[in-house]
Amino acid sequence: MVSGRLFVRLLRALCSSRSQTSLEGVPLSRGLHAGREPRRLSIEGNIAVGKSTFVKLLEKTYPEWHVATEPVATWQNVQAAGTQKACTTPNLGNLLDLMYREPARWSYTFQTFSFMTRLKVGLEPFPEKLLQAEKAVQIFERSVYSDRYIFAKSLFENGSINAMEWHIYQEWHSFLLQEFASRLQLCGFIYLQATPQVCLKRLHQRDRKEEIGIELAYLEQLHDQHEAWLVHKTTKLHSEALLNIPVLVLDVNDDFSKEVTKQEELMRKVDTFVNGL
Ligand code: UDP
Ligand code: D5M
Ligand code: MG
Repeated sequence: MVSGRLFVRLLRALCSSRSQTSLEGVPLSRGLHAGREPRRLSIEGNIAVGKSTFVKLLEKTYPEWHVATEPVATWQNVQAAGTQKACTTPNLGNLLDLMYREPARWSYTFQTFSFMTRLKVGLEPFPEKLLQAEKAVQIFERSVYSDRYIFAKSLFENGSINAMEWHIYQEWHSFLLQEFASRLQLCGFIYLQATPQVCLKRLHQRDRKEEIGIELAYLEQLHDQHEAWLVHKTTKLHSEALLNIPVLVLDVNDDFSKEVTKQEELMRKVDTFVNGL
């Protein structure tokens, strides 16, 4: 028999362990003290808005933070694994290029691979410097959430992903997010906001060959998805809790790539945001 006092203590312990559960109700655990879990944030924003540039600025300002860049190079050069002959890893091609050339054929395939590569990045063990840090912060360039609520949703709405693919995508996406919830948990989004026109100008300036055919209309569509998800909060999400993750919106219409004053202003805002999480 459990005594009354012991029962109350057990209940208290259960409640406090629940308060450390993840978004989808799965307990947090990576062998770390909960208070020392790194704060994980994702940098979101339209194509070519300046995420990679911003992430480099974060790395320079906060060398103790850990930054995970978007695995674009992996998408541009897909390698076959598990082939019969040892030492041969045939190059299967450039999936990013295939998607832009033939969206109806490759957009769903792209989602399976972008999700998988982002998942792998998100599940990697915390680097040593984060485990040692007093206030550890991990930064991701985009997330499995932008995959779905920005790209897959847009590609479905513009007909590049059909109704069957969209249904199947949402099924496995929701299921896997639930399964891995505790290890993928984010505590903030930083949304880099600029007009689609500014993004198009930067896209042309960067001159990534796969993106040459991207038109303003696509950037406008992606812009509207970002605004609906992160600003107006009107996007229907798979999980209520995702809605409650704090969002810092940074206006990056003015060039920040070389402007020190602008960079300092942005870093001050990041500092206040992250310290408040
Ligand atoms: N860029 C710029 N001014 C800015 C931010 C970025 O001119 O304030 C340029 C950057 O040098 C690059 C292009 O815009 O040539 C796209 O930037 P980035 O690759 O960082 O964008 P992302 O696609 O990662 O958001
Ligand atoms: O994004 C890198 C490039 O990859 C850009 O052309 C958008 C594309 N991208 C990224 N994720 C997705 C998904 N999930 N679907 C389709 N296209 C995607 P950049 O903004 O340049 O860093
Ligand atoms: Mg980038």
